[in-house]
Amino acid sequence: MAAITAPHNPISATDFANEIRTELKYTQGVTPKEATVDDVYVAAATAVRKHLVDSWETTKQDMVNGNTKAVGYLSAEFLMGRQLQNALLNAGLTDQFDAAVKELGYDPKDVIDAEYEPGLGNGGLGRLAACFIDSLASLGVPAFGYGIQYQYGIFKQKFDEDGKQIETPDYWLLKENPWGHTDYNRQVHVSFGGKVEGTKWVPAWSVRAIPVDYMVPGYKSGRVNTLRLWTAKAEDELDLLTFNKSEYTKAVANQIQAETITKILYPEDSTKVGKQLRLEQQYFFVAASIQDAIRTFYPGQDKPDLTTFPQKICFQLNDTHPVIGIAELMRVLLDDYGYDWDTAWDITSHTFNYTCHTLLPEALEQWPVSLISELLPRHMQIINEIDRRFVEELKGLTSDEEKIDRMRIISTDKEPKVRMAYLATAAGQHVNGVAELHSELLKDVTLKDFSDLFPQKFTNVTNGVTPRRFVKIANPRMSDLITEGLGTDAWISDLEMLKGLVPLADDPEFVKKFAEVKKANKRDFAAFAKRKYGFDVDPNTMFNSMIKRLHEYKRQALKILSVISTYANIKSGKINPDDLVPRTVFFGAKAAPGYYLAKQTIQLINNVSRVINNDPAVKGKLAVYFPWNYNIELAENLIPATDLDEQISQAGKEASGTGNMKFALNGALTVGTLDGANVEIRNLVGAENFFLFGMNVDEVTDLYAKGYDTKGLSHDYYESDPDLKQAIDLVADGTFSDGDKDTYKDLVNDWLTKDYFMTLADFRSYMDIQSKIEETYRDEQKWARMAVLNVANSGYFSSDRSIEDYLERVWMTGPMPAHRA
Ligand code: 26Y
Repeated sequence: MAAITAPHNPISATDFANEIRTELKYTQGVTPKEATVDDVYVAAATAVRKHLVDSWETTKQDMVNGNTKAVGYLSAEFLMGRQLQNALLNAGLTDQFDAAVKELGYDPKDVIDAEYEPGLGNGGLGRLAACFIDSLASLGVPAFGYGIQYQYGIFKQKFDEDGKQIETPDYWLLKENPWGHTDYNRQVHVSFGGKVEGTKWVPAWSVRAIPVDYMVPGYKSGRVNTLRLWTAKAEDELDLLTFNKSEYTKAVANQIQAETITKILYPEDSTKVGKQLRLEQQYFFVAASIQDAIRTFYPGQDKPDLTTFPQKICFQLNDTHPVIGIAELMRVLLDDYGYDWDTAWDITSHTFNYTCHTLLPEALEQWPVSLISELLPRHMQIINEIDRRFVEELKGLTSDEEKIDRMRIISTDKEPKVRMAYLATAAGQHVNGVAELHSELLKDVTLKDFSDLFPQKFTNVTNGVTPRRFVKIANPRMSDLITEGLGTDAWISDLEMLKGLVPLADDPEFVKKFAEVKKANKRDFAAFAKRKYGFDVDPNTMFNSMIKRLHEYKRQALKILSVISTYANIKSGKINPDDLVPRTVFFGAKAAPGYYLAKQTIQLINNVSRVINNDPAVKGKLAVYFPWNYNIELAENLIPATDLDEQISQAGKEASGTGNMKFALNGALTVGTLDGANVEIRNLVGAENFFLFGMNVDEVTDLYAKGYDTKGLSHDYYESDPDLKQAIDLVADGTFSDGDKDTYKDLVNDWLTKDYFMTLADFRSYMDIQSKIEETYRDEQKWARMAVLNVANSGYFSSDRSIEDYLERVWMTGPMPAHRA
């Protein structure tokens, strides 16, 4: 066997402290005395990076010189989270860092905290990309992450005194970023606009794409992959002629236009935002990445043999956002390298695979033909030809004209559009959904016509999360206990080993220790919440969390209505507060800035929190907290402290969910519907260890067929359930808006007339499961045992397993041979 870099770095803490001192001196230019905690953070980060450089170099060389096909993960979002702890773990320097920083007179926690979290993603899809590149590196698979270095990430969220969401810009580069290396010497050019003369593209303008490279260290693999994020710069920074005429603003116009491309992340998810700039972003990063892959794998070759390209690299399309890359690779092969159509198509269609992350039809991107024609005229020509040939192919497979029409890549309506999901499905080798149920629904509903004719393309890869960040680093106490229980820490890279904890669920000693870990985590979180938000959280209550983007389909409304109902029943005397399990409910959620009902829901939650937390009648029994600006850091702190996790989306709407996996792996129990990966979690942890409620997909479908949302059937549920009626009436009558009856009127009106996601229809079932939850929670030992079984049986949800599935079902490649040290 070849050598694998040891997890523990042999360097001593004193030596590491000296390395930090060296960086303080030579990189930061400060003495240890002058240094601030920010300086120490940058110095430590720079020092760790240096420990990874050799592996980075060999990984790059082995990737180019070896014969293992690489993976290019194309994603408009990488929601990485803070880097320092992860880099330390994978460099085997965690202990040395703690000791070294103390030696320098700092608290390691403060140094970790000095890092500003980059928010280059919206939610699940972006975080999944980050987990996947971690697993790719940890498994030793040669891979690039390709994306965009946005100057502004997802907005920072605050609440005003009315409880409304306020968005402020997230200029994350305000502080020094020691992780990204801007490589001006490896820039490429990306063109836009203009016209086509015959088939020759004469673009109107172009920009420089400059790579910013991040190391992606594997855990115990000895490999360090690359995340390459592109930033846009003008070809000519300044127009001197204009500048000399004193027209300063005009002189930098080019610069502004170019830099706008990578200025900001679109803060929408799952809704249609048809913006030209977004298409520019998408084309910009895939065009740069394709050029980059060619020059990487055919270094110094003017006339490379690109028929071997699919053996060098395959591109994974993370949702429809990078799908324009299909037309771009065709263009490059046809126009830049002179291949004929069939050869170009053969190469292209063996290079791409597509992952779909949604079931909401409105979230499948469609670009107006007029827009593509203007921005990328040659690509539109190519897409037209792909569409024409695809129709010909379909004619050979079916005589159903309507079906052919439905399947066309370019829609035939008045304002024709390019359906990016169809382009990806037609051109790619494989299409996958992100959980079993989701993949089934893709085949049966969303992409049914395609799966009928091309069944071999469709597969499932259930999502996963990295156990390094979300267990080992986020939950050190539980990790130590697991290691103690299993007698090894090998589970960190082989998460199915958690199964070994199953027998320990019947060991009262172990279960007790497990419960103590949770309690300690809750105390930690209470301290964190005090420090960061000024909240007075009672760690002796049940911690009940709902953290995810704010969306109607995820149904934060259902949760808050249930809280209101409990509150109202305590106030009216229907519930004796002493019969209740004391509970603290946590929400974390950002709403897309233009998503009106989501923003109303945020305002409502904040005001319910204000009213309840200030009412002595429920003190110690019920509290609601809504820490603002939900991000990875908050997730890492709250998840290990949570007892009960909410996964209550309407069945058939959440493609997978990944928060659900993080919670189960940290010993929280789930209350949830049969949706997304909940289904698989429940199957694995056992139905008796999961709180199921609500309608399933078939029942939802039936209720739509009865006209639930079109005939106002929700009103019947409101009328027939006094608890529900009371809760909604309290929202309507101004109890949570200082008496103002207008504040939530649109929200209330939506519930009573439409309620598309069937919150009201599932309310009773949701309330009923609460009594079972409370009864279970009262038996501490029983709850803790169930929690242990959740952890023990959730090893499947490691993103290492997801990547192994992709290797086998989609990419047809594997790890590189380990390098010799
Ligand atoms: C282009 C723009 C409108 C857009 C931006 C972001 C569209 C979608 C998104 C993000 C979607 C997303 O995060 N989807 C989530 O992906 C997770 C990972 O697969 C799933 O677990 C989750 O169910 C799904 O909602």
